[in-house]
Amino acid sequence: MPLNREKSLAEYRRAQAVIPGGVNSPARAFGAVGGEPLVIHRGQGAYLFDVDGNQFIDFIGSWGPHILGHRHPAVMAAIEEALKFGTSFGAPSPYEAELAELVIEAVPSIEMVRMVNSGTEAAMSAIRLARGFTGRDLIIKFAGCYHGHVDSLLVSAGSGALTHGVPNSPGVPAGCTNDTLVLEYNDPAGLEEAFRARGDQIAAVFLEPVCGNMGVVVPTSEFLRTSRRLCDQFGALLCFDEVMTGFRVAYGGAQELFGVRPDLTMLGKIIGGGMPVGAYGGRKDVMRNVSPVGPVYQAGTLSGNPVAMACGIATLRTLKLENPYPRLAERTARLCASLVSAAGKVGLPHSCANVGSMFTLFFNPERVTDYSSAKRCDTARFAKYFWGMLERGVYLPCSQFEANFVSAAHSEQNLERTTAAAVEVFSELAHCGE
Ligand code: KE4
Repeated sequence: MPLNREKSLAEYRRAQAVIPGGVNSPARAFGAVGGEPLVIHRGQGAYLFDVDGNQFIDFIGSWGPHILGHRHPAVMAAIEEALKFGTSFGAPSPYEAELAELVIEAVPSIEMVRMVNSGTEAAMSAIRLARGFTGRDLIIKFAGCYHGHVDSLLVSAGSGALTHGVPNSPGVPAGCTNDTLVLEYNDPAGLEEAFRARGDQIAAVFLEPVCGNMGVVVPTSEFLRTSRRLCDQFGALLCFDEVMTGFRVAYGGAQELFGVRPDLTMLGKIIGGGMPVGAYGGRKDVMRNVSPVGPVYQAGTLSGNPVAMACGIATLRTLKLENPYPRLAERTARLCASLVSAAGKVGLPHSCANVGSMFTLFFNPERVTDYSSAKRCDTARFAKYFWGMLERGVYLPCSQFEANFVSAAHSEQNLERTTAAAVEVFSELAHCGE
């Protein structure tokens, strides 16, 4: 039955009058599913509650940070303790080295790390560092991978993959994307061709080692290993964007899971535990080029903010102590299997991908392996699925091209209720031919 959204709608209208689209990030605007977004009052464990008091099982988890669920006691206590001493000093604080040490201990390839305030900042800084370190300008990214709203990465493939990228947002000058090549994800041959043609100009290859921004797309081992081999062969840097996968698919991220070590890693989301934190780190000989030690400039007023650091420290310490990863992976796989079985029973074309506690149910019968196959999903059917689940108290990411996240706070009952809701929605979709 339709949700009571009276207060949500009023609050959203109010926001629309003063904030573009009523949101501080377009991903929240329900653009891909239609209708107005819910205005959320609070989160607790596996749940979100909107301003009308509706309760939802939450599979967004703030787009990844809440692997422990909302308001984990240890995380809340750490924030409250840090607040006793102030919010920001504009000077080094002990919290910063403590979080850096936890990150370095966890992520195999990171020997030194710099904290920033978002994944976007991590990506833009890593690009500048890779170009500064190699003295080269060309960077490679892959269609469907998202690394934040960095000018040089808001780009579509040029006329040919080997020609310069074309901006895909107004306000991005061609000069910002001329040195960006956009290739196909999971296409080692295409990458080989690009290096053969322009290898001595390539500063870095950027990729999501499990893509979460086409929906979940799993890399082939050949793709990852070819990326590593070619970067070594031609003196380019391999940069893993683990903003989403870091501390998500394993405590050491996708690079621990797949055994491929990048030269630089970008982090975000979970390392802030819900507070604004991003980071980039990697080989010491590369990181030593970052100001003030080296010439590559990067700075930030609130980078390494003590309260945000305390939140991230508590989050990582809890993950290290509790090691929820095997249970998260098992539960996520079981949930996916039940969704696949339910969709299959009513003949809905679908496929599903899951790695650790991130998953996507695609309304596309083929396996989604790259941007071309992702674009063949039935997004209209996804929108109906989204709303059907929302009306049954299950809050999914509002786009087919996003990852769902299972948290340590999701109970067996939550997953059973999610499956029961999906069975009803799939039956409706199948029987009204939508
Ligand atoms: P932020 O600047 O949003 O902290 O991080 C950008 C970013 C970088 N790299 C990856 C792999 C990412 O997934 C992201 C951001 N993820 C999106 C959702 N897929 C955040 C949601 C939003 O933009 O509001």
